[in-house]
Amino acid sequence: MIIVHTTELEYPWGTLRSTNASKVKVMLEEKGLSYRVERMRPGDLWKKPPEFLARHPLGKVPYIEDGDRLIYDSTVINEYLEDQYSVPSLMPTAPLDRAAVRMFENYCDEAILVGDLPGLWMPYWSPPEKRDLERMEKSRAGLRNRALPFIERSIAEKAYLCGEFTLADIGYMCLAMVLEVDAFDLGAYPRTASYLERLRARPSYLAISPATSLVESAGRP
Ligand SMILES: N[C@@H](CCC(=O)N[C@@H](CS)C(=O)NCC(=O)O)C(=O)O
Repeated sequence: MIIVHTTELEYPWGTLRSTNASKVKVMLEEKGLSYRVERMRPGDLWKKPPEFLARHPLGKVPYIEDGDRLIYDSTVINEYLEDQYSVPSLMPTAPLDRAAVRMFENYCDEAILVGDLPGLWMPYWSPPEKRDLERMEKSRAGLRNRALPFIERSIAEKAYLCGEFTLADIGYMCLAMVLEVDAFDLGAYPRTASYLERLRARPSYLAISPATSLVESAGRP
């Protein structure tokens, strides 16, 4: 059984999860693999005790254990899972198509998960009165200026970014998760709104949905 190390906490406004680790949970669900979620002690993600740094030298989540192997970084983990557990495949076979998947994945990581999303997501880990509303609004504006027009153009009339559901779409499920908690108005981006709804309708989304409790999303036997 694969063990996913991550941060997840329940609040009155939803179950909040590490976005990067959510990429891995969705991948495991899509692959139908058996896994268990190991949640880090609150605070350790920031304190970075030596035993944590020994497992992930950058002191981040996620990292996974697959037997005696330890693998970190959501992109590396998901590529590993694709290579090691190739059925069902979430990667096309032609080199240029594979490059297209990786470019969408890279865009999501850089422009969204590291770019504009943390400024909107991190405040939700605090009670409403302690949130930096200005920072949240700036992040929403950042998404409106950059990632949302990009998705709107890229999805066009397709169901998923590369036609079929692939590894390219998985990071965007984490965007769907955050925008659900934020009740973000996507009225100006109708194709993106439908795309994110399509992602939320996949059974794998239940593992990261803000409506799913910690108990219900602790893994799959
Ligand atoms: N490139 C890494 C980024 C991981 C990352 O930044 N994770 C966040 C949680 S979503 C984290 O651990 N933050 C704590 C820190 O940066 O010290 C990945 O894809 O796994």
